[in-house]
Amino acid sequence: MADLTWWRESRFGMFIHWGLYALPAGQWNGKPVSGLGEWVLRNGQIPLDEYEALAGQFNPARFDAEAWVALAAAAGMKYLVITAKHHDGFAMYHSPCNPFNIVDATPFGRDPMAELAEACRRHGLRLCFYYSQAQDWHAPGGAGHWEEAGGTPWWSQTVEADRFAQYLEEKVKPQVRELLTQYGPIGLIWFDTPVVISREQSESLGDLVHSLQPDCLVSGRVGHDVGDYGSLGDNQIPLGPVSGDWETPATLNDTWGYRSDDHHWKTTRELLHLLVELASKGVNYLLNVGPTALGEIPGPSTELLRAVGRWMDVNGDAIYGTSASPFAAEFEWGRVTVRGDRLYLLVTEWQPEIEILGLQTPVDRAWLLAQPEEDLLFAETHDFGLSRYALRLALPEAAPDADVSVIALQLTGPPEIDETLWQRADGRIVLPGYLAERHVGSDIDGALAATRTGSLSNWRDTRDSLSWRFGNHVAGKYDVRVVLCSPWQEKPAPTGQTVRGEVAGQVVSGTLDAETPVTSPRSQYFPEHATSLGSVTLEAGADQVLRLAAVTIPDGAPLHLAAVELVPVG
Ligand code: FHN
Repeated sequence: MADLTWWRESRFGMFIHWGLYALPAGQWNGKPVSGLGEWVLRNGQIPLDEYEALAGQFNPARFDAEAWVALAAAAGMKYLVITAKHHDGFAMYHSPCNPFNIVDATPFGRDPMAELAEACRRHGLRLCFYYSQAQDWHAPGGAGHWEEAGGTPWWSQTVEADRFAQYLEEKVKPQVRELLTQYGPIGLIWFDTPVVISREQSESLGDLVHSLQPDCLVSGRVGHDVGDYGSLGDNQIPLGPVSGDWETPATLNDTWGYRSDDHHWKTTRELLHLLVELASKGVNYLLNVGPTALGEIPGPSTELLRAVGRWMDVNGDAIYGTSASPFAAEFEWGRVTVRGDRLYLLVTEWQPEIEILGLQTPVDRAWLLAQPEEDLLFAETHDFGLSRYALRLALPEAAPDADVSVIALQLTGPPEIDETLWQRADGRIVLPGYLAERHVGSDIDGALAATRTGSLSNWRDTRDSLSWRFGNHVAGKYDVRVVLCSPWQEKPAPTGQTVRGEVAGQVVSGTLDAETPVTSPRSQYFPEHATSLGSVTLEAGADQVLRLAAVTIPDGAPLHLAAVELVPVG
């Protein structure tokens, strides 16, 4: 078993999508090609010989390995994953086994990976390679080979098994061997889009990597879950803490490879919120840059990464080597990470006082990472009637950081948490799908199992139902809302199901729709929508129960549930 210690401690890495596709930069024949920059060959239906001819023009004279690695280091990133070969089949390193590579086919003639390996050594970053093992639109036998596939979309296309096996033996394995023997120690190989690969083939690639460099990790996208760690969807944020080792690859704008017309840059604030959101779920953040054909990382990417780095210089302790929040639920003021006896409160919504419910371990000391000399005042209370532990922290008027300020809490021991789902200080009661008790009446295998990202997906049988226990300290009227989350990028979850909620002897019901979007860092790429079922009136209590049943589930429209929320009315 490969040792994941460095990877777990790193938490933050740089992804680099760089290849011939940086030349057309999302255009062909003067017209924008829809989709991702690195997909221009397929999406633009470019004849292979015309795409190959791009190599003759590729001369990234401004490429400076030192500048790229110094930027990653300044951003606080600890590893760097660069496309050694993407789906277009072009090797961005010197590949003696295949002439379609940057040294043999371009006027540039240098090997950027050799230069990056040197620079990574100087800066103490781990160099890692992205390698598209199954899709290769250029090599015969590769999945999606442009001419063989005849323009069919990649997901529907098949490759003859023996042609694919031959491609694996003749191109993939020799190239993986080159990558692991030409550049010194490599942190990991980031395989991607396994599509047609068999389990045996995925395993044999993993074995090859480990036989050449036993400490080199293999990404989950090698296929069939045989990697050393898991990869979530592109830009995907789980709803709750994930168990095991996971990473989310993510974009700074909306594309990976350089696209001259993609100016949809996230803000520093959004990036920091994504970083803390992922760290609080126990997920590594692999953040992408797409350098130009001249070899430069675009200016907006550089500025954003430098800003993230300034934050990391002060607050990195709350990210590196930490684990997911030990609390069952999320707090309205921000997110939590933990390392040993120390909790980090990453405050995104600054306020005069914040409340942490459920922490049973006493606090020794509290301070802001930005002002380590000064102690923060706090009070710990335990309401025996409601059995509710509350820690209140008084905060200075001004936030030390406009985006995310970090409070460290030194505890007297490892955090012990009461897992009751308590009403939050903002009054909302959030009942996440992954914390529901499941009542399975159907005979569907794995019915209502929480997905790795925390949603309760594919609820398709009305014999199944859910319930949650929760506590509320404020009596009053609450709107009951069901939040659906989409398992797909940029497409809402199916709607039209009728559900029935029951709490404190009151029943609410309604048909779910996609009319009210929920906006959060999480829902930018995987949309979420809330539907109100009506309101209920609750007394205060520590042992409330909400039950959720599905009355009708139309064919083809299973429920993908994020949470049920009770929101104070008035
Ligand atoms: O198809 C690729 C895409 O071009 C890009 O490399 C991303 C990065 O995670 N991976 C695939 C899609 O998931």
